[in-house]
Amino acid sequence: MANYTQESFTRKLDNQPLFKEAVTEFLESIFPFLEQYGPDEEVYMRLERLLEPERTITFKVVWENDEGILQVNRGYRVQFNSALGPYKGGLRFDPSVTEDVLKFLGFEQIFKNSLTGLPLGGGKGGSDFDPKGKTDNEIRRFCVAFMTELSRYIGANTDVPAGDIGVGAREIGYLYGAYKRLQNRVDGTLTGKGTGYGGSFIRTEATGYGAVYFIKEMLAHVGKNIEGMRAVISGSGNVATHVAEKLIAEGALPLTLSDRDGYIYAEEGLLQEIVDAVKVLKEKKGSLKDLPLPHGCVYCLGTPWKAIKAQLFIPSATQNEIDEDNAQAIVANGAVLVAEGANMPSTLDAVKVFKESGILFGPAKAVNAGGVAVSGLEMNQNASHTQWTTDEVDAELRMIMKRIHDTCVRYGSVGSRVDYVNGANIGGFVRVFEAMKQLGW
Ligand code: NDP
Ligand code: 2IT
Repeated sequence: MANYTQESFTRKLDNQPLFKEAVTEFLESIFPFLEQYGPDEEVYMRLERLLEPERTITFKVVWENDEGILQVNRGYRVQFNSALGPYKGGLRFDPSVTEDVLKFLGFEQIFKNSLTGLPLGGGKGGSDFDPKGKTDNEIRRFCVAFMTELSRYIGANTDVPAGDIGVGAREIGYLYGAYKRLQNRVDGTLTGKGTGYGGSFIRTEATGYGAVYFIKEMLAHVGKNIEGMRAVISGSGNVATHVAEKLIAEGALPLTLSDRDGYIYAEEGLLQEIVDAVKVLKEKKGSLKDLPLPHGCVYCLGTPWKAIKAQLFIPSATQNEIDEDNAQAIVANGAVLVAEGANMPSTLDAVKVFKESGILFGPAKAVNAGGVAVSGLEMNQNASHTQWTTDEVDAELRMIMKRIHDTCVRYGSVGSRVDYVNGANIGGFVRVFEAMKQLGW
């Protein structure tokens, strides 16, 4: 057999550091797991194929700004793996978007989607377009130009995009509006749509709510209760605000929300009114430093990781926001549990610190799978031309998050402890790997 090692799989990826980071974390779980197959070359060759996207589409996006001057951005869609179903995953609009960013996100998405138990493949797309400082008309013209290219490659049974950083309800509306006009088809391609035109109830809230449902499962597994727990949250977008909202509903105390410049902190816990005000502010792409704050709530520059003591730490902004140094501070600051609301917010070194410290650590592909899960339910509703009630969708979401937790316990248990990184990686992997085998891939 050829000599397959973890290193032989990542050697070629030095020019794609984020994708390499995601693959490395994954292989650290998968290599020991594959030992049970013995020296079966076919297994390792299939793994090699899994690391290569089925298709990557790059396209030019030309749009007109309010001064009538043409602007150019780059658009992408990484159609990573369709073994389980249509490619499924969000679109990110942010100046930091590169093929490397989208490959790491698309790769993670494969196993996250697999964990939901729904028939969803994995993909991710986006653009280096910066929505900050753009007028509503500019955002709309960009979305139409982006979709003019992307619409040829997507479809309800091919590839179903959704939102991510910089792509929320407004952008999904413009993108879907453009798609419908270009394709003359109303088939639900794109999820996260408004509930008045084909969207599912609870999709907006699903990632944050699902993360809290998963955290509750993790705590319950070790006999702990979320009520009264203090939580540091980063980010102030879709995921972070709905994590905060659900924590309040569960009797826990979200202490912080952050953005690129700083964070707001309330020692007694942020109230729902502040969370609502943050949602309104961020819809207009405002900064937390401009938010009027009530007594007991302060604005601080920087990040909260080293400054605030809490039991729960829920990074929900972006990748690599927690390095080794931050991770050590988090452990020292009393963490009982770290749960990744964002995709890959902890560096490899940070994950190592969390694992070695013995605290509970929930990786992104399990914790934040609630968003794509309800996207899958939205596809289901669209295909059957129906709309479920809020309670029906919420009950499904809770059930799916519990099922993901069960899968992590099944594949990640070491004695009475659960290694959620191994559990999520292996649990997500086996379904995709088996499907690829049966498909003759
Ligand atoms: P939003 O655009 O709604 O919010 C992003 C938040 O993160 C904002 O507060 C933003 O700050 C902050 N942020 C973005 N980039 C940086 C950065 N480089 N440094 C510091 N802060 C930053 O995005 P979402 O809430 O949708 O996404 C957050 C994370 O969750 C991402 O990792 C995404 O991939 C992941 N995710 C999202 C899902 C969804 O359904 N939306 C599903 C699963 C995962 P500012 O306001 O200053 O821009
Ligand atoms: O990272 C993610 O899971 C998302 N941005 C949501 C993907 C989706 O298709 O709902």
